[in-house]
Amino acid sequence: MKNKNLLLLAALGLFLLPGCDSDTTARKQKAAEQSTSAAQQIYVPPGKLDEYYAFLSGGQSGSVFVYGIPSCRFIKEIAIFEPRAGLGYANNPGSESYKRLVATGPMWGDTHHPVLSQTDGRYDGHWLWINDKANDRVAKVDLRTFEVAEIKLVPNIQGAHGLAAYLPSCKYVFINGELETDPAGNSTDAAKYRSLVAFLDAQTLETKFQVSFVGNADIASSGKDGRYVFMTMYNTENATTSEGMIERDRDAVGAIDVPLAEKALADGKFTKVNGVPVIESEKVPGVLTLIPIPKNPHGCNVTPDGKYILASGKLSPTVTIIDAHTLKVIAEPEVGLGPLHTTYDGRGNAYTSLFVDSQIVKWNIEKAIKGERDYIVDRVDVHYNVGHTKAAGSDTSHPSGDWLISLNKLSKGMFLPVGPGMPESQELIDISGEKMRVVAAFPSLPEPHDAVMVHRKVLENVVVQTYEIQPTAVKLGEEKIVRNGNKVDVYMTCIRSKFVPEQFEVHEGDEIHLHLTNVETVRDMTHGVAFSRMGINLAVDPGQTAETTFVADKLGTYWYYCTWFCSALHLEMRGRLLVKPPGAELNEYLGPLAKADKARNAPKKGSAFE
Ligand code: RUQ
Ligand code: CUA
Ligand code: CA
Repeated sequence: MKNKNLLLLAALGLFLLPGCDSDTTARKQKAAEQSTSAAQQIYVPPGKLDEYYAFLSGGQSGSVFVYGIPSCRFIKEIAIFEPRAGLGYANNPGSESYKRLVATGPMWGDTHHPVLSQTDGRYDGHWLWINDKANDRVAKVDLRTFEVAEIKLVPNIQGAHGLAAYLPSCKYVFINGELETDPAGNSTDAAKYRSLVAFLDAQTLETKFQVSFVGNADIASSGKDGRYVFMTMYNTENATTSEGMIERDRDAVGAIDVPLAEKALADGKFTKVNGVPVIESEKVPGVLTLIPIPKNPHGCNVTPDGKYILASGKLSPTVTIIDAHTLKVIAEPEVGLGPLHTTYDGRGNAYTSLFVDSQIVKWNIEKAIKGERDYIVDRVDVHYNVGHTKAAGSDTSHPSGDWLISLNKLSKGMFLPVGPGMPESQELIDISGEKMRVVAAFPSLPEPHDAVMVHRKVLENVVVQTYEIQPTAVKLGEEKIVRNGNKVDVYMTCIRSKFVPEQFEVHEGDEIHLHLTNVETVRDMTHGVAFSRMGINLAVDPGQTAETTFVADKLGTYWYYCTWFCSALHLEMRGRLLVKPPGAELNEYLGPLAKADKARNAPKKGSAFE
């Protein structure tokens, strides 16, 4: 009996194995073909440009990462809340960027939500806004230079989280205070806790007014017609423990009526808290409408046509569809476990990230509203535990429906192991067809919460090639040293491959104000200047003038040298700061082509270089 069975198994095995083999071969072949075609889709040959810019929030890097799509090539880090010596940003006391940053908080940040400016429902390529959740700041980046143009602290809130532009005008950006506190700031009494949504002038980032209420405000999205802005609220319990925050089965989407808030402001129906007008929702009926939805919701996203607001259930497997005008819940389709964020292709489909299922689910909005059973169109596995997801142009009125980024919280074994801490993982998904197709995965630093993609055409005539010469620029041939007591202004230029002056002298304890202009007119000819052991490093792009202030507090010779490899004479591009004892006689700088310089540098009689 036993033997018989073994024989049978052996026979089955013999019979089955070849079948298995050819099956595996076919599958392997299909997989190989698929990777080849995916590779072709994302292959952008060296020297060719990508189609899209993707701006990923840098999370705890305090920055914004710029990638090219579809190649997934990393192009730039826009340092915002953290200094970057290599970019000459914010690490030099006395520089504008340093002053602006330290005036608003610490020199680090936690960026979450990059937002692009729009005109007529399309990205206009002017501004990118981003929040710092940890220190309650909002910054504005100028897309001509990819540099920070403004940073402001938002008063009265904690946990500056959801950020969006008020549409269609973009006259405000609004930021949600996720972490409840007493707005006046002094009380520890939880019964006084409220949350606030702050409306900031989109240009100056001054807080114009705030709306306060009991509960919290997580993710933000704007209606398209200038009436409501929306937020999800997961802590309507106003609890202070995680258990308390999940007590209710339903929390809410909040809708703020912006024109009504503006009217209340004009009518004086507010109290000033720390100089900011705060409208208490209880005192202005209609200014805040709460729409109950299940349970600890997270993302909310208005559809491109402005008809609906979709809010993700997070602890409920549903997405709630709310009419963005009547504020009525009209459907609550089930989509999968842990829905967090939804994005759109402009063809009536929603793509929802499922954190627990590690999937993106594509579903048809109208079918779900009509209760048709086949509203789920497709599901695709992502790796792993996706948070945000964003399709190109999804928050405009005209999504392009071609690419989608899945921003995954865990990368597990996706990349070479680099110790216990792993990078985050993003995946690029082709959504142009009926079925989604994951075509690439690429790592980045922790953690890109959210992303926006803009077509390169939008920025084509926006991004500048070289800086316009500023009024404060130092002109070639007009370099000079100006002493005023112990303050020394050094007006310096640099051009391949020389700093002018190449030497200057100060007394120990003098305060040096360096004004350095890169007088190159050629694009991409960046120079840098690092002062050895003085803690100074600046980068200066062509046409740019950088400034910094430092104290020469040690006697001796300190070389300053170029930090960007710029020419065959890059290493020779250096000069000396000579710090002499107080009272010592100083040689005055005699101008760029001073005879003394020439004589000193002339080869000595009999030297090997004669
Ligand atoms: S959050 S994973 Cu900061 Cu945008 Cu949703
Ligand atoms: Cu200038 Cu290297
Ligand atoms: Ca809750």
